[in-house]
Amino acid sequence: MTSSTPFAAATLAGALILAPPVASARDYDAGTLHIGDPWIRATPNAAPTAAGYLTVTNHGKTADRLLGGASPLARAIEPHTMSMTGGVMRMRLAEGGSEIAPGATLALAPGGDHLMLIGPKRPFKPGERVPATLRFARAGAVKVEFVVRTGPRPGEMSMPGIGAH
Ligand SMILES: [Cu+2]
Repeated sequence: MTSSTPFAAATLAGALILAPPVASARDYDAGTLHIGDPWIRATPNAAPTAAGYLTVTNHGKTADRLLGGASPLARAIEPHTMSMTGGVMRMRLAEGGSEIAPGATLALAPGGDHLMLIGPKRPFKPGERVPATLRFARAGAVKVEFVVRTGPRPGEMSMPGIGAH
């Protein structure tokens, strides 16, 4: 072929990389667990926490638990659960982690259970990726990348001093 081929290939590769208008997260497999679409809600300046969401499907025969995780961009990652107390949704630490029963999918989504990134080192901007290591009771440590999005914001859900998630 002529010398124009490498140029054409490079142009095509560039177009493919630049094409997606919205940052999408990838999925991950860890043993019998399938982790889908990890994302974090974009945070304003000086936000003390950020909420992370994903799904975990357990294709195995034994229950596992999502215990939390770590990220170089936050002080800690905790599993949080939501509950209704006196007509107000509140979140608290999921003691012992969030269970993923055999054959079940744990769905962490806005308005419900979530991962809480405590003490973000800086604001998370839409489109950027936040590396993290999730920790499971059985599957162990699993490296993922959360994609930062604006996402839907649920109604009034609060924890004193922390704000909406
Ligand atoms: Cu929380």
